[in-house]
Amino acid sequence: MLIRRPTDIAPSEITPQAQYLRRREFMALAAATPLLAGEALAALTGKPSPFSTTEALNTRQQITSYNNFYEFGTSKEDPAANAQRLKTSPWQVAVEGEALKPKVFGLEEILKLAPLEERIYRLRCVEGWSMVIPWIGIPLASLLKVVQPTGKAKFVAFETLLDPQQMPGQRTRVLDWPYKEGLRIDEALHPLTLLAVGLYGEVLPKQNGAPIRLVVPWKYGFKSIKSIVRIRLQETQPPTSWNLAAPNEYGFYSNVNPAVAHPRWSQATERRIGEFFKRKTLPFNGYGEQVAGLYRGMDLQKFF
Ligand SMILES: Nc1nc2c(c(=O)[nH]1)N[C@H]1C(S)=C(S)[C@@H](COP(=O)(O)O)O[C@H]1N2
Ligand SMILES: [Mo]
Repeated sequence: MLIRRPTDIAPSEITPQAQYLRRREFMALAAATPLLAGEALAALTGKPSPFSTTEALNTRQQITSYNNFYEFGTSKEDPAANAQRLKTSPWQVAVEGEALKPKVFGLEEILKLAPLEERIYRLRCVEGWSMVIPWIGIPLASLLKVVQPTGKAKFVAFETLLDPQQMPGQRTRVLDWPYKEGLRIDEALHPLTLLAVGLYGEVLPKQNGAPIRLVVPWKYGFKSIKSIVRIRLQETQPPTSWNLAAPNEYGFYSNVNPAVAHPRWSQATERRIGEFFKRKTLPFNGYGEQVAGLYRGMDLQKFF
């Protein structure tokens, strides 16, 4: 792969100046090794991923000002206003449970596990809106493989940081804290499943789940847990925050499915942020070709 140094590339070649300056912040984080810095740059200069959609991107402004991150408040503007106090460095992620080599990773170690890729994914929120977001990250599988899951590792549980000092929303009982999510092991190891550390070529903004968050593009947005500190491999299906809060509304699987309505609203259509007319929601959010096989033979009305 051709690796170009930042100085070889005029800012105008890739992006407006203001964004380029933010990219330098990302490069500083990614510069754990010179190779990694090169790889990161290669991703940022548009190495297209076969997993990326070619649909028009939402703007950086839209992606960073209309968020769900209940640790910082329940309205869409709250995370951008309140998450800036979160201290994201140093940051560790414990990967534990049914693994031969459980390990606590520093963020910099995780960045060295695989070349950073740009993945342009649709995100479909269970509330009925969607966006197209250019994430930067590594496959979750490349982290899980390091700890060598045992034969008993059937599920993966994820937890967000628990710290009511920094996360004022955790002083209320709106959800069961820390925010918890889970995947089946084959979903977690699927190549589409991404651990994101950036978007739009920059370090992940805090309101989007800095410094590291999950992105599972064929599931409703709430499965994509933010600011992760713990990942546990286990034999049993883990409890999840939204399922605990309203089990009849939010199932464990939560695959995007226009044929299964939420008890209080249809899931057949969605509004792309920035657009007026609604779009038809696609099965598995349009990723059916890649992931439908994971659910062959399952009743998706029952396992919603
Ligand atoms: N820790 C945590 N992760 C979370 C949430 C949350 O409240 N807390 N909200 C979820 C929901 S409902 C959605 S739609 C997405 C939104 O991601 P975005 O704000 O980056 O678009 O994050 C998900 N991850
Ligand atoms: Mo959501």
